[in-house]
Amino acid sequence: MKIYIDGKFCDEKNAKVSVFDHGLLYGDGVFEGIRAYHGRVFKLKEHIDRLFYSAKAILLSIPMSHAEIMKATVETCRRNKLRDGYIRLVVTRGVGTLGLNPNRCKNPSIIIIADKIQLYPKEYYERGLDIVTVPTTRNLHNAVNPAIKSLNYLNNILAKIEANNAGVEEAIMLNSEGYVSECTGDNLFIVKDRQLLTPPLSAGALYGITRSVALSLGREMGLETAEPNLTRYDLFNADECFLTGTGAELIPVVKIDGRVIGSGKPGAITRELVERYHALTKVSGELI
Ligand code: PXG
Repeated sequence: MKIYIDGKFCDEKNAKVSVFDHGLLYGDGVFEGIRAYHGRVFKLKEHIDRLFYSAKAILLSIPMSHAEIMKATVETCRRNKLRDGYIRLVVTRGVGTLGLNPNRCKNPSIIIIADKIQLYPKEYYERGLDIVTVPTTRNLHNAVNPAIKSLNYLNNILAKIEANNAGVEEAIMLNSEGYVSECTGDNLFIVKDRQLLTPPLSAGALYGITRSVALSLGREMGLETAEPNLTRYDLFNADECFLTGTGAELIPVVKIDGRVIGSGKPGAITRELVERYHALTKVSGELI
């Protein structure tokens, strides 16, 4: 595999960063997770937009333009003959000194990895997930804003461990007010009386790209869509529930905190959204 690091392609075994990189020392940096389908990079522009927004929020100036990063991403896929897979784009604050002041980091590093994707096992897509809410709450807006896709994902990792300890694959995180925010690497949706509902971004959800696609597909299907604050009660009494994310795509949820959701099987609207999502990935995206 060829990895892109700061303008050069290097072999996997030589793809290394310094132990003084503040991305490693402090989680000081931002990232994106992108998918390629059928020789096309899905929603590439939207991912690069979000990368720049995350970088702006942490005052990290990316030493490449939007267009250059798009080109480098497509080129990394080409060099690796990747037609279907996962692209990890990472921008770190760069090499500095011990001490957290980023003013010693002169050159941010840009890393692009194009690899195969590890999906949830197929049976989860067919049967649906059983998930739980966990004690670790979503980050506060006035701390590290949860809209930033930063290299510091410890909060989400803690929530994921709590889910694993409960014997399930994913965790629902609430915000500090007790409203549903999202999962550790996915946004959450419910269907209630043909309305497609997802928590507002102000509840601490990531500005998910798959979330936006699901909302627009829902509108195409004639569903009403809204982004109200949701509580666990709303989830328990939903007709259907599913998660969205670049990695997971759209995955049904059939049980939450021991409560069966709807019929206990992936719902009809969820299944139609999944089909429409797959159809879209076939025909749209930046050609590799
Ligand atoms: N919430 C969080 C906290 C995320 O990190 C999403 C929602 C879904 O957003 P998108 O834009 O992908 O629809 C994410 C995205 C991984 C991985 O390696 C994580 C994500 C995406 C791809 C891979 O676990 N998170």
